[in-house]
Amino acid sequence: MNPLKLSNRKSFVTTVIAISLLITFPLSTLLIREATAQTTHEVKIIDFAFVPQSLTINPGDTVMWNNTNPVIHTLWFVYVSNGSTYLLSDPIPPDTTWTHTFNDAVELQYYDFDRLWITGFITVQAGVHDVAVINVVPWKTVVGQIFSCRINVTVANEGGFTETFDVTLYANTIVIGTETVYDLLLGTSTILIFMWDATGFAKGSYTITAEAEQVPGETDLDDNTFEDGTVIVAMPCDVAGSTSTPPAPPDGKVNYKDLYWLLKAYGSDPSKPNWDPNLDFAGSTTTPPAPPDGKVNYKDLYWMLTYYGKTDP
Ligand SMILES: [Ca+2]
Ligand SMILES: [Ca+2]
Ligand SMILES: [Ca+2]
Repeated sequence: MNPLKLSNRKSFVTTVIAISLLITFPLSTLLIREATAQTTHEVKIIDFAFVPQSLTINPGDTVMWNNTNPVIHTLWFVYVSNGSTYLLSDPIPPDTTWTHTFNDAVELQYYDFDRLWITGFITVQAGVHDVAVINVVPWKTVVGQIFSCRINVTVANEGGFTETFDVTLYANTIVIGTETVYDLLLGTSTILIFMWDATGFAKGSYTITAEAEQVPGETDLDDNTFEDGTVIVAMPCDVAGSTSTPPAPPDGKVNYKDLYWLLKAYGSDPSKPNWDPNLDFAGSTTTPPAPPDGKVNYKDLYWMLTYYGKTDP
């Protein structure tokens, strides 16, 4: 995580922009930060048996024994490997529960201490390290050379440990930015928001790819990279080459065809049926333009009028 101080700083700026956007966006539900805890499994003690009798869990999982029998049970856990004692539970009176969290990878057999014919198995499987990028969603298909495009990247922790790692976003092979995911709990996912400023990018088609860095001990690297489709970088406000649907690609002119699409989306935000993120050029009429603000309004019309009649140099 070290060699990218500059882009970390950039990603901090990105985050600040993203946060300020979220204040105005009616879309904060998109920022899903699931924080589910580790799993709790239930074993019923019923009819003098453990149900289920065998359980395979991950390190950090909790098991709750629920005593539905009319007698007290006490659980005695031994290592399968050598029969020595691992743990003795508290006495579990009728209609009560006892829970234990298993942090180490271990294979155990357990018994009712007073009735050794009642037995069960707990396998705590060795955890793996595995992070993944599971989705990349650019908001635009066309972005003007002075404007920005928001890109959502969903990352997941599919392993057995809490992970901290960097995620780098690329347009072709050019780094757009890097963000750090801190303490992503196992079995959870989170969405990172990148703001790609297309200033300085040559016109053309760019493949957007997100890559999660390898975490220590990780072997499944196939899912660390996720490639989206493409985003076209065009001259500012050249969003289309036709008024037919779907619009033809940018044609190197800003004319009535582009204005047609702007007017069609005018007044919209992401909740409206006529919303078109390609026409949300900016969030200001100042130079350099502020990132898209989730509205197509007079600010975007300002930019369209500024570039209206221009042809590609
Ligand atoms: Ca992986
Ligand atoms: Ca055009
Ligand atoms: Ca706007």
